Amino acid sequence: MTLLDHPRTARTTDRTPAAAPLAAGAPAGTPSDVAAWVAEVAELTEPAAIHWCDGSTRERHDLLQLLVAQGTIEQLNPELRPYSFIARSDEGDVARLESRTFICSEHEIDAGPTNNWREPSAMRAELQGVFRGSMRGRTMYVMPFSMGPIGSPMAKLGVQVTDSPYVVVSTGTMTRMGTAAIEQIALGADWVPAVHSVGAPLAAGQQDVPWPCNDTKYIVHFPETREIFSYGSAYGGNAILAKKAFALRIASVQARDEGWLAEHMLLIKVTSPTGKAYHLAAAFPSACGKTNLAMMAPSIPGWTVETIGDDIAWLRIGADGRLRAINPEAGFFGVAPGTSPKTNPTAIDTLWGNTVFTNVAVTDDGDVWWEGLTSTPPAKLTDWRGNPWSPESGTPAAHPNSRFTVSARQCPSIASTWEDPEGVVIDAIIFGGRRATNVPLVVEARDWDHGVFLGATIASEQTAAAEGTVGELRRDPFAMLPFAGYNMGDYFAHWLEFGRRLRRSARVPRVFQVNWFRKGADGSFLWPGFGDNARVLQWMVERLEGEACAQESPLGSIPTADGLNLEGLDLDEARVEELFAQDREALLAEADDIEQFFATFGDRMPAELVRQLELLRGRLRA
Ligand code: GTP
Ligand code: SPV
Ligand code: MN
Repeated sequence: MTLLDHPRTARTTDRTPAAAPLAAGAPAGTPSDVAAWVAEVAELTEPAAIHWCDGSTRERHDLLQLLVAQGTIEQLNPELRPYSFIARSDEGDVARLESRTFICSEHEIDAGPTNNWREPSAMRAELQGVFRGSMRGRTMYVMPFSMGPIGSPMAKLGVQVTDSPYVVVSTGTMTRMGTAAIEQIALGADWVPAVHSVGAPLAAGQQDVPWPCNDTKYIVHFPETREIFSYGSAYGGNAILAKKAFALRIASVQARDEGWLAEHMLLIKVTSPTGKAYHLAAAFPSACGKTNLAMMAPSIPGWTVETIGDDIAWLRIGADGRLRAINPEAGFFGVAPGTSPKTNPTAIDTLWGNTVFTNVAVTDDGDVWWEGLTSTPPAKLTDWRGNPWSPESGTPAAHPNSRFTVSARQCPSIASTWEDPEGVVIDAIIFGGRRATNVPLVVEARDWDHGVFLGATIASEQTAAAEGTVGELRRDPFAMLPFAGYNMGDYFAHWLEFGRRLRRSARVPRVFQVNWFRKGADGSFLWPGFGDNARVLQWMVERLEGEACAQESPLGSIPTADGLNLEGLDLDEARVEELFAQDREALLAEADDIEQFFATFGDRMPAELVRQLELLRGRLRA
């Protein structure tokens, strides 16, 4: 049995406007393949009504009012937080669910050892049962969206249907959603279909709950046919399918096939005191500092950092042979805890209003609060579950994965070029993770292939962004462990091949590895982080400008004794030494761990990276 029995070709060839009768209320000009697909989904899921989203302010306003009426969101005090809302999710629907995320490629080997694979026809049959009647009693919203600026040669189109108005509001912020996107599809753009249901059909007269969802959850991808199905969750990456499911998992497969890169990366423009500007792309695992680096307020005079993106980057070699990147998103779905006027003043300014917060705490006067926002919590709060909270409660007031959803346009540090359809030219790539030990503050790769090795061996202590034990160290290559839509070994090979193509073009970007999270013997962070990370960016820029501020080390080039600008920082020499310490024994033990990790990819593991591991061992033993 097949789920939504429509050949993919129907979506790619037939772009005539649908003849009447259109699927319930499709606007004039809707391409017939979109209309036919929507009709098919409706027949399976049996919604009570269909709403075609135009992406207008009016529509957003009406949906927010509906969500308030349904009790999904509450309006915050408009005097403190204009036109902003708090959503409290179901307690079992608070983060991405990696264990319920599936890659259904024809062959298991093409999903690879890091993904949950299911045989596609068996999964289709299973989903057929799951989605049957799943939208009963609810409205199905149809959301055409563009990832990337409308009309950009690097943009891609999709259409998501959902029975969650909360997901519509979120998608409206995170993507270019509505009429402009469907017009692009009508012009002939290929599009990715995504079906989302919270899995909570309503019987006639049945009272709804504030956050409908289902204990059984699925986030399913068919990479070969570029299809997405998600069921049972309304939270973040599980439900805003344009984001992780499309812009990373499906897009990574498209990127492999078409010769580009879809990455879990922030994008920034860094300007030095001389006025010279550079663009950097940086991959850190979930909740490891992308949003913070993307919006950084440098602590060193004369330097500026402007934001282009905070979570996803699409990179390709432009017509001029340069590596170019766009941010396919239009908003930020950022981690709230830890965000403060000290750590991320730009985010605080961005969140002044027009923001939907999810699972944060609420103050007595109707504003938001989360751990880290102020050094002492208010005496009284309503916690993320909606219960009274005080500092004695002993539980976090905001969920550790509580988030804000806000338009990128509202960010005061947004670069004027952030919507450049051609993308910005990338000068350097950064890999990072959350490592208490072993990984120095900053290291420069010897060359592209060594840089790919650094990306492939990222490990990080797990955060609250997905289910699992927080703090447990795991390999998260390229910060893409949960997001690569195909075999990670092939993905490594794609990165190596991409470098070979870059070498033939104008310039190969430099590659760096950073770690803001190294800890001292007392368990506290050795590095102040946040705005002081600009000191590391300064070193990178100086490297790009060919300055001799680096020395060789087994892991790569590190700053010379006076190579890193530490002016005005109260860091003693011993601490700086600890930040760059390379304990050979511990690093050789880690090399053994990397060898085991690489071995899981069998013959899909590129020989070049195995060679890089041997080179590292050689340098460590020298
Ligand atoms: P996703 O949205 O999940 O992909 O996360 P992200 O990589 O954008 O992470 P984000 O920037 O939101 O940071 C997550 C957490 O790390 C927050 O609690 C931050 O306060 C904290 N953090 C970010 N940068 C630093 C840093 O330089 N030092 C320290 N100590 N913590 C940091
Ligand atoms: C992440 O987990 O990396 C996120 C949040 O950016 S979510 O959109 O939920 O995946
Ligand atoms: Mn992310």
